Amino acid sequence: MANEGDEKQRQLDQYRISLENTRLTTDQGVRVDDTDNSLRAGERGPTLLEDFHFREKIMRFDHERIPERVVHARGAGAYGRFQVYDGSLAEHTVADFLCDPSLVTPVFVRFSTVAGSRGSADTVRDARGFATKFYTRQGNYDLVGNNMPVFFIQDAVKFPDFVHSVKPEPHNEIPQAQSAHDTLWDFVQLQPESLHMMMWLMSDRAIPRSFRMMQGFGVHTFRLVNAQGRGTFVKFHWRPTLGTHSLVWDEVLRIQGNDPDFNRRDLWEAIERGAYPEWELGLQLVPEADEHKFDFDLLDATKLIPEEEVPLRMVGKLTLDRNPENFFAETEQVAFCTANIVPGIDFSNDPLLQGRNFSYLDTQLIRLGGPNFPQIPINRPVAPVHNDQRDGYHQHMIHQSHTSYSPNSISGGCPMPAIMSGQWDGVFQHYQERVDGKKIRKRSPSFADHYSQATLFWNSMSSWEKRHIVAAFRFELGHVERRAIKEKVVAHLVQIDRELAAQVAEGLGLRVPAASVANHGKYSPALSQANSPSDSIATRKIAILASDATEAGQLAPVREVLEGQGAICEVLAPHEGTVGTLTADRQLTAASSVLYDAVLLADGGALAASAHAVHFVREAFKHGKAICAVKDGRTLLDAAGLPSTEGVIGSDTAGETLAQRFVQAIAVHRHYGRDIDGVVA
Ligand code: HDD
Repeated sequence: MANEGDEKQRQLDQYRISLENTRLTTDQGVRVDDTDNSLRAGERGPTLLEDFHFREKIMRFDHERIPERVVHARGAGAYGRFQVYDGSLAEHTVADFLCDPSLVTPVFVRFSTVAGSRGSADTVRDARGFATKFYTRQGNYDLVGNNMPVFFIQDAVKFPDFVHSVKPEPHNEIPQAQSAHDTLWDFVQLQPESLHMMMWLMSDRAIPRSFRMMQGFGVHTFRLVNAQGRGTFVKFHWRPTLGTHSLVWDEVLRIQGNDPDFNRRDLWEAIERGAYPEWELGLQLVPEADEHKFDFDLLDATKLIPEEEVPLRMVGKLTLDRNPENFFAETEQVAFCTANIVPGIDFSNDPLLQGRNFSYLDTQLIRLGGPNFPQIPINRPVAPVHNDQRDGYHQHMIHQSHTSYSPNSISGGCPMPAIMSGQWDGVFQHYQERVDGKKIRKRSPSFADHYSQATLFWNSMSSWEKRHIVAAFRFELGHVERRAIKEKVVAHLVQIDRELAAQVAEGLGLRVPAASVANHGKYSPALSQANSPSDSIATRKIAILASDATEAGQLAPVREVLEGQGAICEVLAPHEGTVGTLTADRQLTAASSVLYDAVLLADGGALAASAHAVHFVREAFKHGKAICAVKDGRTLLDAAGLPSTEGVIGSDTAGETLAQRFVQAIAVHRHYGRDIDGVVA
């Protein structure tokens, strides 16, 4: 099996430095005597300028930071591989990583939030970046997508406006990593093209349980191009094999304090454990002849193609199987660009995509300090690189050629373009699209409908998803100070759906204006997370609440079933070390229920008197989590005063063991029908 992954690995290995058994040196390789005391004139005297080790060490420290990304500053990355399934796509594309099932293409994926700075919390309401660099034999291909299939704006020229509006406000730099503030909603009310994406942003998609449990989308319509030069429009989708699952809002707010690294830690730990995250690549293919068959424009990035109209064809699998060794060198220095495409893939005229093609290259120049950033190990292609581009900051290559121009005779015309060599195999050739038009600053009327797909999204939601969307609008607009902005947003919502607008308006104490558009009633089941697979408990984290009174024997049958199905159990007890016949992983008071997916109560009474334990269980209940009590654990359940309802398991039933019932309750993910203290999960 051809494995380009080995090639990328070998390439990266050349740059890895182990410090094991080494001696301290300066950057010039001179061995250092002492790095704790600067050179001074006498023990109590001034420091001497000639202390080159001191100056170098401080100079390097002073220059450690590079500018963070303007957007998507906070992220986490991992290496992996992509392999296309049997059933070649050669009919549609010459991209060999999409055609040859024997090829294992190495990848690096970086997930991110959009609005926050590098140090912000992971679990904020935001879109998530899902950027994949494929190191293909034909060059690097970057699919720079998000976990939502549409975008806020239609034209890249609006990107600075949108980003400025969502970022902290300019006068006081508040709030960090939040969309709940005046400037964003002011932008939204004036740019109704953002409404469809705002529906996604107010939905649970914006608070994923895990990067491993979220979908990814290329967003734009791209083009596949085959050997005959025929184009086919394509939308790219990533589908997680673990299903698409989210946190609940109240939980999100608490995780931010308990573990601001929640999502990146989850990714890291899963890979370390060998539970490799996987996504299937799905394509929606549209023949060029069908370009105008839809009631929206394929070039409009605020629209999706409903899967019921163009089904997804699952074509391959992405697996992430290795963590980076150095965050800065790999995850921070990786540079994506939508213009990094390979033969067989091409752009469409989507004005958002066209603008991105400029922005990504441009931003790396300032972020990574010059034009040689493609030579940084994480960015290097496995495909050979030969050209006459030269010099610039941090040039790593020592080009031996006597020429750096083309054509030349001195170097035999090399490196030679295909037009001169006549060797066209594997050469990138732009899709020959006929273009004809006047130079105008104008959008096509086919981009004008900003409500229909927002309505489609709303209509496709289950009742609990709708509840969460309404609550999100109320929360966000509740943080907006200017009443006129709230009123304008509600006036837009009424065009999406009257009931949605009415429920949001009620929370804000506003009147609902009359709608000029009636709900079209169409829906797309594929858009609802309620229809996502919920049949596995693999990698779910289960808190086992135990004490010295807990008997391991009582617990074992349930724990074995959970761990046998890939769940991760952690024992929480009043103290670390040995508790009864168990080993505690963590002190209960140092843990929080929001960091777990389910709770197993295994204590015979001592914990029932602990306010922390009772709060732990009640909070897990409030967040819709499965709770199971083995034998005496029931006392804690009773102390928490929880009703006997879905997902709360205290005994076997006819035909089903406690463990089986608990597994099913965890696999459901969350029991959204519960209501505690008046707050529905
Ligand atoms: Fe962007 C980063 C995704 C529109 C300009 N973008 C960035 C990243 C992702 C996206 C995932 C982080 C990549 C990484 O991990 O390093 N961006 C999107 C999607 C968009 C989109 C899915 C719409 C469909 N972006 C967009 C527009 C522009 C930019 C319209 C500018 C005109 N994006 C950038 C950027 C960033 C970036 C400023 C910041 C850091 C970087 O590129 O490398 O150039």
